[in-house]
Amino acid sequence: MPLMSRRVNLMIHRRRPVLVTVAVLIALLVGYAAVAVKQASAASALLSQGKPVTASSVENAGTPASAAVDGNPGTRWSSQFSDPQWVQVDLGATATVDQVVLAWEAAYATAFQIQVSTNGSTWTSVYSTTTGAGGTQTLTVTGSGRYVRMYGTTRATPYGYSLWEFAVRIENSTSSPSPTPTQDPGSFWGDTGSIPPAQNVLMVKILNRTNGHYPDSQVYWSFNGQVHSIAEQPYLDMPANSAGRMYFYLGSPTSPYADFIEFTVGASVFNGNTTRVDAFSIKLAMRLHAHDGYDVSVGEDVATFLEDRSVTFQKFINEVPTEFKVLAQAQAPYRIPAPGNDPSFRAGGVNANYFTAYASSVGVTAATSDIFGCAATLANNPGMCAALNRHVATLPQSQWMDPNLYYQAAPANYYARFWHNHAINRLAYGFPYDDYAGQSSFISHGNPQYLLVAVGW
Ligand SMILES: [Ca+2]
Repeated sequence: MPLMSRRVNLMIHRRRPVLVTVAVLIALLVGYAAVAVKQASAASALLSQGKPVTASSVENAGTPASAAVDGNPGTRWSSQFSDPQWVQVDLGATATVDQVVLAWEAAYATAFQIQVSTNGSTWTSVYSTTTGAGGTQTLTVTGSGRYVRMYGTTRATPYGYSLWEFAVRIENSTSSPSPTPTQDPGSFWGDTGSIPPAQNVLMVKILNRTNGHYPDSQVYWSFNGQVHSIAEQPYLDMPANSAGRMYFYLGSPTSPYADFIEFTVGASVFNGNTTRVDAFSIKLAMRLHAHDGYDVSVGEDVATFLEDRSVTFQKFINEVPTEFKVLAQAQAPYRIPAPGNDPSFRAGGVNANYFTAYASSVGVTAATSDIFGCAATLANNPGMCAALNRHVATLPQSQWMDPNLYYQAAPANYYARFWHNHAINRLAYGFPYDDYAGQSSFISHGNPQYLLVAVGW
């Protein structure tokens, strides 16, 4: 889930020109409860969740390797009943690993190692024990690798090895998985050499990329009670804060053109994302630069920024099936709401049963709006909620991680597909569990230097 879409900040919401319905509030609260474990440790970055995972064996189809990294404390990986056995996660790029958390089921390991590898074949042990006692083990390690595995050599029971969760984290890193570095051929991000150094954690700079629609004096940002136009103050020296949002407004601070990013900032780490979970209102992109050279951008792509707002709305209408076209019409020109927020997909609406038969075919009973919103029974099931939204739910679970298979047929969340298709590196938060399989616009890095936020039209 995105950092904050599940949390309700009433002070900020009162100022938003957007009505938050009781149903949405309930959905947010339910979602918040479901991810409290992740939120509690947001100051560190969780590298492993939803990443490709393999194991030496599984006990049965109900205990796949992916269950060890799905973020769901109610699902687990379990091996066959022999030694040795292993489960390994592919972080996608070489990372400095600080912490490994093992949430053992009753079938735990008494002797095991945590190993890292840059190639998946040559392993270096960063932790070793022969007296493991099960439960939840939080291990501080020092190592670097793209692959991290638990290599079990002695079982505590006659059964196999079983983990509810296998989490690989980084605290204050000098390197972490590096998505495609920022490409800036057209100087979209402007001059970065003049950004002043931060006294706090990192310097945030707001960029007016409205193509002349609004002067700097009418592009506003707000954070923690401060409201300024770019003309007044283009910078914010960001302090550490948990569960923050920065809002942006075009025209005036009470404008219906209003949108936000969300983040958690630790003493020396930035975690944050753009989000389309609730709606689209203003084109947004952000670029995080760290002292070690890490430089990654997320959000709407440059082509989307360069086109007129009316073009983007028309593209949406052209690129989605009939049921979804209303989203770019009902609240135009201000917003394109997520489908779960539109009356047509809610109880009593003409498309209230859009997902019903498909969900039933995989044993899920949930309202269509709860599938779009990963709420109710899906609040604790990130993998299934993502699979339904992406239309891969009827495929073997091993294929749920393959983005090439997503959105190939209806029913699916075509609203989310649109934002992926027009996002930098095709990464977006189109629904709450879009972070499953690493598809979201979440970025995280230690020792951050600056964050650029482009506000568009
Ligand atoms: Ca699990």
